[in-house]
Amino acid sequence: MLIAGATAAGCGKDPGDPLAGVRPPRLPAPKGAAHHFDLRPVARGLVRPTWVGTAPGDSRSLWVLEQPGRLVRVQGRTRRTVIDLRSEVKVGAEQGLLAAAFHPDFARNRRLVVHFTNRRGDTRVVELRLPRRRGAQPKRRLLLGERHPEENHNGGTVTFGPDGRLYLGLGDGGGAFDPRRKAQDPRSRLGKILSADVDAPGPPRWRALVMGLRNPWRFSFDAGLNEMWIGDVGQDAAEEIDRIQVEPDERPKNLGWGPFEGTTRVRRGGDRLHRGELVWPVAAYRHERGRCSVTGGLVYRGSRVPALAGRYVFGDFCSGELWSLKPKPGEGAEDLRRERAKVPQLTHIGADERGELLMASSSGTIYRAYAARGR
Ligand SMILES: [Ca+2]
Repeated sequence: MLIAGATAAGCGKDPGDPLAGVRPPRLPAPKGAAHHFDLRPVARGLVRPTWVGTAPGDSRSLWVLEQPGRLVRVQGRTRRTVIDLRSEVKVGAEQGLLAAAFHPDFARNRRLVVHFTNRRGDTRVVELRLPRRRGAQPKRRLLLGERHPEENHNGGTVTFGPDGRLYLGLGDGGGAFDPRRKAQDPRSRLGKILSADVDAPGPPRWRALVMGLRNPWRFSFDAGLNEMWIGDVGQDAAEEIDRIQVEPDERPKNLGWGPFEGTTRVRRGGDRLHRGELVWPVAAYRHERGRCSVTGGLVYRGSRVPALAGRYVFGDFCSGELWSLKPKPGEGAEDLRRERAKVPQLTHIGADERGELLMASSSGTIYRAYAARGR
């Protein structure tokens, strides 16, 4: 559900609030639980994994990020540390080595990008070119360095889009209720999803695709529809899922934080929405039954779990619950269902080279999804 013209005045309860008349849509309520898939552990004993994926040209391995700073290649029972950044990474609840992205041409150029918190607590996005010779150091290039005021809301995902650009999610800088008002500040990189062409010569030129974010820990592309799905972690009221058309040449779309958390108006003095199409979440849930922090997932385009075809899968870090929903044609979502499977301390939902689901738990385990038995 999209609302153009974010500053529409109206007849809300507070006549002094210019956003009082902005009417959010009704979001889908969860239907009965579903049993679309089961999970099986495929690797255990990793150190606080934050991310799992497969590298182009390497279908035999899983590549796992450990929050303290290592990239580990897992092949059966064999583990190999490919990159060790532990001496320069600061680890905290939300700090550490947070996400990685393989260059689409990784099989030839050996380039990948990592996003981490450095020892000063600031954001670093670095490109590494893996050496052919074992033991040699990777070549590195700084793609983005951003001062980060607090320990929380560092964002996370870094990934290449279907257009070959690199995309990065940054949180609002931390603290409660975006005290520095960064998410609505177009001059700040905080509270944004940014993109840059990292194949162009010279330093990357970052620009915002989305603004008004609190902490986009995970987002992903549904490449065929040129859409992005975002899990924006909430404050007290709502964990939300957002769905946007990727239109990098348009003005950044505005997801509403801090004036809105989910569809709830957050009352603060003097805040306003910057211009840009206001996009409401397509789904949201509250902090009840141990739920605390959304882990955005992806639209399933694999084949192993036919019942999930075309559904968006996401979960909650604290409760470990997983949900799936069906994108409505064009915009919005329906058929929101809690899944039977759970992943405690869910940090990441990714896919292998065939689009099959991989999930990471900070407890140390990596899972794969399989079609539910008995269906
Ligand atoms: Ca929002």
